[in-house]
Amino acid sequence: MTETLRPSVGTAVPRREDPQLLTGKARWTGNIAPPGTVHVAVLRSPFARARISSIDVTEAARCPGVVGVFTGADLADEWSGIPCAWPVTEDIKIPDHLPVAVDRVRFAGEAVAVVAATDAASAQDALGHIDIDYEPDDPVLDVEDGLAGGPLVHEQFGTNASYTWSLATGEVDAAFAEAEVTVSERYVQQRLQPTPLEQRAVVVVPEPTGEGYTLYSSTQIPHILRSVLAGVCAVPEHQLRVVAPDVGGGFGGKLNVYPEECIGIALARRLSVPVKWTASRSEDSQSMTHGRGQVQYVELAARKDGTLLGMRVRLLADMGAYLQLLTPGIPLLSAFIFPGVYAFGSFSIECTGVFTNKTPTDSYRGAGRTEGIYGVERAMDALARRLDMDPAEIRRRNYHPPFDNGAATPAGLEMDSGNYPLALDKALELAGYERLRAEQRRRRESGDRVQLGIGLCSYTENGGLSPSKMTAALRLGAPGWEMASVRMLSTGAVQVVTGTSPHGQGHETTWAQIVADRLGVPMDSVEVVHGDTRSAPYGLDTYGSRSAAVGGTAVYLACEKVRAKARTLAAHLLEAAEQDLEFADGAFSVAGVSGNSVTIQEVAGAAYLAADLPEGMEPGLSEEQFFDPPNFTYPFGTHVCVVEVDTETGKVTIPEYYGVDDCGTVINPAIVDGQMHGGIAQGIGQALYEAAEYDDDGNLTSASLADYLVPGAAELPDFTLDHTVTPSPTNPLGAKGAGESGSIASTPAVVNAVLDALQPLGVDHIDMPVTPRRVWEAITEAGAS
Ligand code: MCN
Repeated sequence: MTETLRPSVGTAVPRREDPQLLTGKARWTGNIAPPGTVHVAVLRSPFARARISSIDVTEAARCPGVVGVFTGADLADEWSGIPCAWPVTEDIKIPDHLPVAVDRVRFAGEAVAVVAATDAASAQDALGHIDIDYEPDDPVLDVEDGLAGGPLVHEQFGTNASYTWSLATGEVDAAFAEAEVTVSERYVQQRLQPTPLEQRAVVVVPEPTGEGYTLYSSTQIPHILRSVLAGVCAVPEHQLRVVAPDVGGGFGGKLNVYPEECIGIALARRLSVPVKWTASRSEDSQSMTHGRGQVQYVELAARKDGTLLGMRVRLLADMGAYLQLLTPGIPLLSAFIFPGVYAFGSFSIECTGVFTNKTPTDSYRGAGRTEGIYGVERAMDALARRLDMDPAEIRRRNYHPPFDNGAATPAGLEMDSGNYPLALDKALELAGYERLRAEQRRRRESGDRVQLGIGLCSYTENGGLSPSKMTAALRLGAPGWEMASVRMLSTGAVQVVTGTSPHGQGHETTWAQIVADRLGVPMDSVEVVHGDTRSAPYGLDTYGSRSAAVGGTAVYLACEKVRAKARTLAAHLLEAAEQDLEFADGAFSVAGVSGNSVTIQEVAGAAYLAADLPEGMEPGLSEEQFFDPPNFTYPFGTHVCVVEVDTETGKVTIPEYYGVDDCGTVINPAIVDGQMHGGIAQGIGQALYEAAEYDDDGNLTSASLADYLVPGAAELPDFTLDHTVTPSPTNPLGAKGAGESGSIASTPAVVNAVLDALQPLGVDHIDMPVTPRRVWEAITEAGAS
């Protein structure tokens, strides 16, 4: 029995999603407005920490077009609190988190009242007529101050620490005692605001029967949302249909359950009409979870030859005012990846989650892993500087040797496969490392005003979130499987129902490629259905670069079941023994017998229409598959960033950027390159431009795109990318994640490059974002000392 499957996987098929997106035919939540829709506006606290002493809505209720005005107290019986799904320790402190505050506000932007009106402008206008008396208090804005005493975000806990979680392997104190050289660094991961092109929006439509609701949301997680909202708002799960129509990006910010989704259900229930809310950009900046927000103390112990002996980390993580779905778990993702791509004997980390009077933090592309890799890769450069070693050399000396089926990390995880020296060699060659160092020397020697810096980052990440046995061990209250069903219709067309929920990643294309390969059908006969809990009832959605490795594998395995059943039926139709059949180009034929064949489409027709199926065979050709992987996948690579730093103005530009990434088997090289481009751009944004900034009163001063600088094409170089291919043994596709690698690799590569350029000037550290002003100040301070 031989099988020749069509090679569609591995080819750069154009994204089939794009024509619709580029020609204005996408279906955005913000464009959904059934007749009779009532529009909701949310009044948000102007104070970061205050008691609400009174709310008077009388005037607002009289405003033109207003249908209803509701305070937190009015709605209190509509819901329970928004849950945190990742209680990382037994004794973690989890505050109540009502969708609309009742008597206290804990961050500027927290919902305090809602208006429903016949149109959005009237709802917005009426907000100004709600009269609230606040008694403001000093806010907690800094994690270190927050732990040092003073005001409390949640008085009842008596502390601002939500939890402390630690991990230790080997004898780390002995490693530091034995070390010939140590480095001790403090890094700040500034908060970032996710900035998808499409702002958040929610529409809730009551069923005409009066039983249940359809909730449209610009979300990454329709399935998780359905389960959580059913609990929070006490709607039977089968009466809640959640639809994620086209979603214009999420970057982790739409991986959550938000007050506005609860408000939508509550008001649709109260008013029995469709209810709609759309965020303004500044509302999104204040109310969508922020990313990053860590202070890291990183120490390395090493020998004089650069061999690492141990690593010690203390991490303070800014949780913001409440724990959202995954908030406390993000630092754990940092903890496990902190040792990076290096093999050494001992490691310890202590993570403390700290409440502040700011927007809650949660996932943001690269969640936790960008922060961890940033810590280790900055520290590796600091060690190289101390030892006067080339940054490429110190990395090479400490890499795990190549492995194709398991290597234990200093943090106690088992990685799947990796070949770090190969990625480094290829990246250095691609970049022309010797050429770059020669040009750097030339500029240093001639005292050029514009200095050249070369920054490296070697990374890995635990993507492919995640095997259920791991999520359970880490106390994450969700499993890690994914599901797919693959149905061949009687005409031979194929419908794939996937539990993943793409919002820019291109699953409609890549899943169709997998099906075209496995079933030998044309790609355009494959429809991919997603993002609607009625037509795709099971799923765990899209985040953590899990979709290809977990969801793609579920599609692959469902196809294998379909082909196996089709083979049995084909043998019956051809009156041949199954083992004598060959499968090539989408047709079964009897080995050695010409002219005796049947296409898989004909087999599908027979599966539905033939009266004489083999004994015991059910009609139809439709199979379902759940896949729970045995491990994470560990994509890896090395990036080389080249910067020019104007030593008089502090301006940083990136003339060249190189990356060699390994995401195992590449399903679609064009999509993977696109994911890398987006991720690298995002990482450069963190390194050089973006920061969620608060004033001393706790107001977010970066709540508009005039103040929050997302880089555009003009700020970015051409990226020169290449790949190595080290298949993952964890799934039959051999695929690892690709969605976050760019944002993990680029941030440290850029900052390392800037510090490399400034090494002759004695600058060892600059906090992110590395703005011209900060560069100029660092140069000035180093010159004065
Ligand atoms: N792929 C592939 N070959 C591989 C791995 C992936 O061809 N070996 C393809 C996949 O089939 C998929 C895409 O690359 O089409 C990304 O796959 P994967 O790495 O599995 O990541 P996910 O689909 O799970 O996407 C999540 C990831 C995350 S966590 C964030 S955040 C993110 C990202 O993807 N947010 C994005 N990419 C984004 N892209 C866009 N446009 N918008 C976002 O909000």
